[in-house]
Amino acid sequence: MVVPSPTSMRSRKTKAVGIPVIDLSLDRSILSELVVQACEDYGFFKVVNHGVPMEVVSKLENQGTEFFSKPAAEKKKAGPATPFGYGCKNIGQNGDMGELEYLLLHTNPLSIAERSTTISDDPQQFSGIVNGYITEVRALACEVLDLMAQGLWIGDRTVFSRLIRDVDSDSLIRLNHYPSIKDWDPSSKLTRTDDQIGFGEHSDPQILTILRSNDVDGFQICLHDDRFWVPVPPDPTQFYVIVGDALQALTNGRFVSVRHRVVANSSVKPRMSMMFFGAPPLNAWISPLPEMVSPQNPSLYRPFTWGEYKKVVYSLRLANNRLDSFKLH
Ligand code: GA4
Repeated sequence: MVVPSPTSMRSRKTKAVGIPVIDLSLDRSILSELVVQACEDYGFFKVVNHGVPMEVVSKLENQGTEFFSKPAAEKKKAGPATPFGYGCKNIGQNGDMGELEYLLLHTNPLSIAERSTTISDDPQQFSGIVNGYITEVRALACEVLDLMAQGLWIGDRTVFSRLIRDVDSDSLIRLNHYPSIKDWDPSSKLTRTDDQIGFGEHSDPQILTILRSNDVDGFQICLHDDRFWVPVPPDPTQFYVIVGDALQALTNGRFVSVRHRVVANSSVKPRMSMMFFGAPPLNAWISPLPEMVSPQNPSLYRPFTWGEYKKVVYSLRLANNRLDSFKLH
């Protein structure tokens, strides 16, 4: 793996001297500008002073640790992931693989309650902890989305957050568990290289993702204008925000969904990450907001429903650029 030195980073892209850190305790008007800047330059930033109680985070982390430490036969009872449930090595249905295992759940409380019975010996406790985490990170996602709308001078500040607050929102929660190198399966079909893939390169299809991981590294983002991978230091007490494809479309390309991946070659202990993917209801229309369109900036994408987009997402491979099929020019 080529790890860029600060000097080579600066020479390739002058702005790339560090991942933006946004302090949510700052004044809203300053914050909204910083958030917009970060979404334009990186499609990615870290939030601190986020207000999510650490107890809520560690409870979910403990549930994850407990589940992933179960014998394989036990874990399989919660799978296969089609797409929800327990998955191991297979990502999606089109042949993508990675050195990880995961739990992918819809955030609908009924769906969580049903899934919990195959995941935990105490399904009620598990559901309660997952729902508690979702409530907190969804609120964080909405706060960030409202700041984005404010920074973009959109009259209706809740134009983005409304989509993921909707009771029919298609938001998801995912726990990814990357075994440490010493625990790798020797019969694995994946070959070991310096850049071993944990989760392959992709952009997130949704509006935005709230990511939290333990203190094990491996997460990398790709800067927009070249194929340059930047390692993101893990920070268990904070969250990272990832701009998704739907937000790129809604902002008519002003915000860019950042490509990211996980390389899993540097860890001596397992990496565990938890992602909240904020998504609209399946029947919601996604199209560039009128405020983002002008004669100088004509609409880049044709309108589509989230349900239509998802069909395309699941028909393609992880690394494909899905938004391209909706481009007008
Ligand atoms: C990437 C982002 C989310 O993890 C995810 C993934 C989904 C899945 O694992 O079921 C996909 C992937 C993700 C994009 C392309 C398709 C669908 C696997 C895959 C190969 C849950 C999502 O929404 O899209």
